[in-house]
Amino acid sequence: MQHEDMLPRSTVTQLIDAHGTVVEDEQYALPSVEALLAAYRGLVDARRINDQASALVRQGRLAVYPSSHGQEACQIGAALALSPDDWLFPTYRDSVAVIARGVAPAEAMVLLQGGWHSGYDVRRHRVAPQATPLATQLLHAVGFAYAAKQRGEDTVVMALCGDGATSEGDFHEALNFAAVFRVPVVFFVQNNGFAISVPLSRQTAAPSLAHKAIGYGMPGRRVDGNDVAAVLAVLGEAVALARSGGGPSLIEAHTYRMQAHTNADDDTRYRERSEVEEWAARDPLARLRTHLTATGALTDAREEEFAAGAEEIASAMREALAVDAEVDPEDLFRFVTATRSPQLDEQWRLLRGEIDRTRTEDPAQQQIHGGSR
Ligand SMILES: Cc1ncc(C[n+]2csc(CCOP(=O)(O)OP(=O)(O)O)c2C)c(N)n1
Repeated sequence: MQHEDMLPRSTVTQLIDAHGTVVEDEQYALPSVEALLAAYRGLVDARRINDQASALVRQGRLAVYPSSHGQEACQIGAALALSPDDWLFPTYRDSVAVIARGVAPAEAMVLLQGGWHSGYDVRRHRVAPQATPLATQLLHAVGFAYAAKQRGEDTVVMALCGDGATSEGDFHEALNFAAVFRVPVVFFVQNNGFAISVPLSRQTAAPSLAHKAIGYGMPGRRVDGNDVAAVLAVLGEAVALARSGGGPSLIEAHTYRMQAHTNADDDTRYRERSEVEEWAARDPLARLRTHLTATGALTDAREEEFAAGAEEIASAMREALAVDAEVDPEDLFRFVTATRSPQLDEQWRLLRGEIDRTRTEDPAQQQIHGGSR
């Protein structure tokens, strides 16, 4: 690829605008009606999952939920752009993408419930555990994809991260290695404007995050992250490039985190409501619904069918999470190293003593501290 082709275009790629109108593009074609209907169904499920999970936090059933409300087109686009044999390396905010890859919602929520490090079978679903330490999953993704390439497999790996994560050293190392060794990875950055309270302007002085790509020697692309049609087209191109041996790409989606970072954050302290409202008018679901309704592809009957499917998912989530997670505090010390060190033994002894003391003083704590897995 010529170096000038690695640079992102001056405009952000969009195929369906905020009003649901199709935008002609010389490079990217609008996905088929079937693909758009499947994506719309995914968006409906995604919104319902986000709302249900946020409600479960308020009810004390989940410890925390980093919502992707507003980012659903990125979540569904990422999942649908991959083939079944490909791999996804997600973050804490990507539960919806994980579920869209086939993981049961209740299993995807185990981490956020505080039950276990990851509740799903990573190999069966080809989805790595959701990473909380920023950008670490990018290195894992590159190493994994490099191994697949060495074995002669045609697996593509999609590595997700946020705008804040691009300031981590791990981001640099992952992109550099991936480009040097032409590793089949698609780096998909969901630029939602904030890293908790830190705005993008304090994260980078680059013209855009996608412009960083040329510094590593890979193509950089910018896409409207609230337009699932464009996300599918741009990610589809990057996945095809990686699969054909063309190496990695860096895709930056322009989107917005509509809710607070998590339930532990108060976003009114660092952003104006008017900004949130501006982004509400660019909603990913509304524009696709308008487009598909206008073309006649989305009928009332279909809409009802999709809504009923999303309700079923939400009710399965409620049912599964109505049961307390059985936690064994000793798990904190298991699997850290193959053989437990005397220091860890000592720490466990101290914790056990603390737990026993609490249990004697407050019998209500017995249930929490007495469980075993
Ligand atoms: C290595 C590391 N440093 C700091 C944190 C604390 N932290 C958690 S989320 C977050 C903001 C990340 O923002 P961004 O990458 O834009 O993703 P978003 O949460 O917006 O999806 C920070 C600083 C962390 N998890 N890992």
